[in-house]
Amino acid sequence: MKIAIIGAGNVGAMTASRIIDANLADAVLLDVVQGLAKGKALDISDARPIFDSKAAITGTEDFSDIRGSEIVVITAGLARKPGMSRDDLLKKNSDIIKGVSLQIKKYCPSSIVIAVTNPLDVMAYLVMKTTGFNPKRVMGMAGVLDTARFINILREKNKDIDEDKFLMMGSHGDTMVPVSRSKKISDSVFKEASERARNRGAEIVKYLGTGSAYFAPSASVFFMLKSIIKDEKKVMCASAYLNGEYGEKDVYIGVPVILGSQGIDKVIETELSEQEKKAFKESALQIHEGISKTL
Ligand code: A3D
Repeated sequence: MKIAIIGAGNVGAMTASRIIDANLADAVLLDVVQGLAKGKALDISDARPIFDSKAAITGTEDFSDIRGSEIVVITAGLARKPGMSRDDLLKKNSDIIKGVSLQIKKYCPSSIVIAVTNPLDVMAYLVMKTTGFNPKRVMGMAGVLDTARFINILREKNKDIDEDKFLMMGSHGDTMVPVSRSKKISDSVFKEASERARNRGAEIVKYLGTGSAYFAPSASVFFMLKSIIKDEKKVMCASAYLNGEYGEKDVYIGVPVILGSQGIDKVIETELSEQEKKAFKESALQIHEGISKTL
């Protein structure tokens, strides 16, 4: 199994490192910056004896080297800077994503693609449109991260919360939709934790000064890759194409899915309250607007 990672910045390189350290698959790391992917790939490969990994990693600037990859992770693009919203990135990153998608179509026509670049849901849609791939094979990583952040914050309040009863759905942005089916937390704890989870990315960006989060984001990509490669069919939130589910059409948005070796096995339609339905609709509307600006 060969995985291509496009973009050897913080998220791309850390994802590659997690793949190789865990001996999950071979990887090729690609970046437009001369030498960047080659240098990082060498560094990652040197840790293999420590982790007893036999997985191979190479770095490149040449898209033809991704040929034969069964899964492609796209982290190419700009990261948010302090004070910059995810939507500010829209124009710059959509041009990059369109170009990268054409290369994926050319060299990896049967691959499964995981988009990470922001604004996530719009970029996942652009990948699907530009490659022309079956939407089941194109998805965005955000829900795994946003749900993990939500649960991590809730754990501070209650160590034994029922973690499987929480989800972050909707857009990876200011309109994400927190969902709880737990009776173990109060409304006020739920609201406060939702708000903190929604702002977690910005909180991290503010501390860092340059760049944005990458430890938990790369862990989230790794979790998705493992479910695909080992056909675990795990249930998780991901940005998926909706064709009528949740009353939405022709949009990518965060929903619970089953993820296996063929990509998105199924979009799970969980029952939503009236308030959650309204929030989800608003979130989808915002993504539709983003999509219309890029086409
Ligand atoms: P960064 O460390 O800047 O890495 C991006 C890399 O992409 C750089 O090394 C660039 O040289 C490279 N690049 C730019 N254009 C191309 C191209 N055409 N082909 C190949 N490589 C290219 O950023 P990062 O790794 O921190 O973040 C990458 C993206 O992921 C950004 O858009 C972030 O906003 C996004 N991100 C999303 C999440 C989600 O949860 C959805 C989390 C973290 C980061």
